[in-house]
Amino acid sequence: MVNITLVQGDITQVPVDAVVNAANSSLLGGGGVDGAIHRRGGPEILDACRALRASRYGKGLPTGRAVATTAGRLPAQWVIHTVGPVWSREEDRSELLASCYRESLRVADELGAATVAFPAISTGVYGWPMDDGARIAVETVRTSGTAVEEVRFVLFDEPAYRTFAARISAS
Ligand code: AR6
Repeated sequence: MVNITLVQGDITQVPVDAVVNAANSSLLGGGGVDGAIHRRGGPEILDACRALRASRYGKGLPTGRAVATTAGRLPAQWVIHTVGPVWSREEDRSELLASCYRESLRVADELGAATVAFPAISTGVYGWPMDDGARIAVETVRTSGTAVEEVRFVLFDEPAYRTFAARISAS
């Protein structure tokens, strides 16, 4: 069974096989985790994303899906880009958020990655409440059936870390 670990910090500094990026459909960068990954990883990642836009993902990467590129200068081998849903009060988009974790792990399995770092997808710019985002993240990873050995959630601040820790010990 997959071993789930937690760390507080910056996901661009974590030495793992694959780092998951909370991207947007354009795959061409943004703020938050996405901005940090492109900044630290260097232009190779953006080049690879542009190539994906010019080939398989002409219209962009759909919400809930995942695709891998090089990790450039990050201390990882791959970046797995996934597009979280924007949080909505009117519409339940939980299944799309779960799909981000599931699809990212499916891509990680294809790559043969043993260690994968995830941020709390959609809980920043996209406005998903942290507690619910943590619940979906932990439940989905636990039930994924992935061959990945370790999933490390990298939480940016202490409240996020505590929320994930509470979720893990509650279930
Ligand atoms: N390491 C770990 N976690 C981080 C880092 C970091 N370096 N930076 C932020 N976080 P966000 P989203 C946390 O906004 O909500 C971008 O512009 C942050 O505190 O990165 O999925 C994309 O291009 C929050 O808890 O992603 C998209 O347009 C979590 O990571 C859009 O934002 C996710 O925050 C995606 O929004």
